Formats: sequence, structure tokens, C-alpha cells
Amino acid sequence: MSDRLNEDSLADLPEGVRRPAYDRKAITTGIVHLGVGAFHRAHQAVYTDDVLANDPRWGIVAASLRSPDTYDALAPQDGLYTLAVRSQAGEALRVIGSIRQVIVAPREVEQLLEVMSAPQTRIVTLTVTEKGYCHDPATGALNEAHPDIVHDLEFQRTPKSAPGFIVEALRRRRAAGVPPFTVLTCDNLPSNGRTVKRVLTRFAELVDPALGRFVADEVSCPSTMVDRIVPATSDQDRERIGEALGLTDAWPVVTEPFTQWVIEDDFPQGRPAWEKSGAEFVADVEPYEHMKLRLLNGSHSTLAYLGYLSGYETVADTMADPAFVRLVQGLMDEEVTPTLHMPPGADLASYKRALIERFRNPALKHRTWQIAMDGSQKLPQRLLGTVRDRLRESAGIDRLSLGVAAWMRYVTGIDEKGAPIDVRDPMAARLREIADRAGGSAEKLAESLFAVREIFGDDLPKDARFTGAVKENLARLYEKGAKRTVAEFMGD
Ligand code: CS2
Repeated sequence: MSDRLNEDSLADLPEGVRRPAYDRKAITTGIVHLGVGAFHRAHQAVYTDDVLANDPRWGIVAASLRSPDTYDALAPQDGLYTLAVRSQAGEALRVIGSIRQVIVAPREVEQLLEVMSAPQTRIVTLTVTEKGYCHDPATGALNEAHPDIVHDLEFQRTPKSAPGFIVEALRRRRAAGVPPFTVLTCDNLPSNGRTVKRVLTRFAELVDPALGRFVADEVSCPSTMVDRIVPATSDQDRERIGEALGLTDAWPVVTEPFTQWVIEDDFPQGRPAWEKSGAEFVADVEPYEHMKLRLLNGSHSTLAYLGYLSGYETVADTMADPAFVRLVQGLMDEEVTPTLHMPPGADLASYKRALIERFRNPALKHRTWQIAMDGSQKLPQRLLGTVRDRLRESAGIDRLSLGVAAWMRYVTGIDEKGAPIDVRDPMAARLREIADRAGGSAEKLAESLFAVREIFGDDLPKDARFTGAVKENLARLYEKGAKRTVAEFMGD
């Protein structure tokens, strides 16, 4: 296996491997994507690959805002990579060609700004994860004290952050009389279009009030609900896929058969016909977004913290324990579903059934540790919004509060056997300090974590039903451990 996947070796691929159904030389750039991680490559880039077969205007220039790793893997492959769709039935391989070029933003700032400012770029898509928006997770407002935002406001022409790049490119377009691109966020934020619009408008306003008004009035930021489970690629994946291809692919992406993309149809400069590859265009994404964030991601985070603490490496391992299946089923049916307002015709029951199957998929090695990452940025939209709705109705939060308690136990950075946990979170240092000061007291730990306003807001720490339920569950986790707590969990 010496040869590398690239334009020249495409013809050598085994017959069963699907490849781009278009002439890659004929495509032009219509989309700039920020955050070229596995999720983008298993989701939006695939929908776009389908579209390119009929419309060559939507090629993607993809930028990584931090590390050169994706560039190093994909540049020698002419941007090509393999999508491996895995289930118990087997693995289907497909080479995706929609990414024309990868840019490493920190070392090619000007090149990225140029392509973002080009008139033919009509959409800027983003998957920069929750923390990439430099916002306050509890309120959704721009965090003006964020080091990258402070930097980007001082050095506007050489930004580092996603908001900094977007606003500088919009400023250039406005100055040149080029209409603004549409900003399409594909991250798991609540009301993600509105959140990104708020962040961008505020940033632009701080640069120049007139630019702030321009962003507010002229820039369209449709909301989207994106869904596909994409675990980090492992070395075994690389090896297995390389063998099947007969070629080396330095960074394939591995995913599940399920995929969904619901998008608000608001693209003043035009858009690809993504509906032809299965995307749904609707007038209001919010109900879908709530459904997905609260059912899928809320369950995922709950499984991740409790599963990790119980010693389970992957979501599928966690779901092989029937007590965890009961817990998530109860969480979804009893505590989340009553808070959702779905459009008529939406089939929640089959959505939830499918979720249980998706979580169980043993062909995906989705590590609990991976999902546990960045909890400070995820908890508000995954669990705490649901908690607020339940408290308003004086309804039970037994399982929701167990999920929150498990996060608290996790961010202490010490597992149930006394071994260190590698807690990855922009607030990790602060959370660790709080935990160290609490010294193993559930009461003190919970009290000090409730005081982190960016996560819990001003209201939740004052609600005794919430704080009481979390403390009780946290005490149980300390006393019995996660596995026994879940096994003995009875619910309301
Ligand atoms: C996961 C998500 O890592 C996580 O936090 O919950 O990435 C999840 O797999 C996707 O949102 C599924 O669409």
C-alpha cells in the first residue's frame, strides 16, 4: 500500500468504491468552509459532492482555523478523502471530491480573506464547534473579553477567530460593493443562525457602528439542524480503509448511515440544490433543532459522563448495559419529549427509536471521552434549556439532574478509581480549581459550580428544586459510583 489517494490514483480504486461523478477540474468555488474537521467532511461536504454532479459552481475551499493537520493529510491527496459509512451490515466506501483546497488560516490569513471576499463565494459555512463562536454559552452574547476577540478587535486585518474572519471579509465586500455572503452555521448551538448573527453583529458594531448595521440588515444567517454521528478517525480505521482502497488515505472519515440536514431557506445570493441530496428546507428550523439538541445531544452528553465514569469506552459499550438504555429512554420520553413542540406530522416515536439504535451501533467506536469534551459549552443547550422548561411546568428533572451531576463529577478530573481524567474544555482550569477547593464534598462542589454564571445563568442557581436534585444525584455518584447509581435508578 504505497500509493496515495489523489487525482491520479482515482482510476485505480476498486470497483465498489464510489468516486466523484463530475470533472473536478471544471468546478469553481462557491463555498468557503471554516473548521474542516471530520464532521464537515462527513456531512455538508457529502451533500455538496452530490450537487456538484449537476452544478459545478459550489466547490468548497475549506479552512482550518488552528492546526495544519487536515491540510497535511489532504493537500497531497488533492483534497480527496474517503467517507466510510459503517453499520453492522458492513462498510460502504465513497471518495468525496467537493473540497478543492484546504487553507491553514493562521499561516495564510490573507489568502483565506481573499477567497472569502471573492464575488463568486456566496456562502460561508461553519463547523467550528460551540467554543469557536467565542460567545457566552448561557446568554448567547459575544464574549468581548475572549482573548481571540480582544486580539481580533485590535488587529482586524489579521484575525484568528471565526467571527473575526467573517466580519473582516464582510467589511471588504461592503467596501468593494460586493453583496455579502450567506453565513451558514452547522454547529450544535441553540437557534444557531440567530446566535451567529448576534455574535457577528456585535463584533461588527465594535469594529464600526455602520458595519454593525450592515451586518444586522444585510447578512443572512439561516438556522440549520445538522445530524450525523462522526467519531474521531482511529489508526485502525485508516489501516482498514487503506487496505480496502489499495491506496493510502491519510485521513478518511467514518460515520453512520443516518444523516439529516434541515435548513431555513434564506440565501439571497443563491445556494446549491442540497434538497436533491436529501436536505430539507423549511421556514422554521427551531422545532427540529430543539428535538435534536435535547433528544440526541442531551442523551449523548448524559451517556458520555455517566458512561465514562462507569468505565465504558464507547457509547455502544455504554448502551450494551440495559440500565443505561432504560435511563436514556426515560430521559427522552418522560423529561424531554413534553418540552418539544414538533410540527404536525413529525414522528417523534420513530425518531427516538432510531436514536436508540444509532447509539447502539457497535460498528462505530464513538468514545465517551470525545463527547464529554467542552461540556461547559454544551450543557446549556443540551440539558439546561430542558431543565428550565420542566421547572416552569413544575415537572420532574430526575434524569436531567443526574446528567448535570455526572458532568460535575467528571470535571473534577479524577475518576472513580482515583485516576486522572483528561478533561478538555475551555474552562478546564477553572473547573479543576473549583473541584480542588471542594475537596470531595458533593455539596461544596455543586454550590461552587452553580456559581459559574456562563453555564448556569443567574436563574438556575436560585432554584432550589434544581440545585437540590443535582446535589442529591452528585452525592449518590460519590457514594455509589456511576454504574450502581444508574443500575438502581428508578425515575419518578
Ligand atoms: C456529540 C455530537 O460530540 C458530541 O458532543 O454529541 O457531535 C453528535 O454526535 C452530533 O451532534 C450528531 O449529529
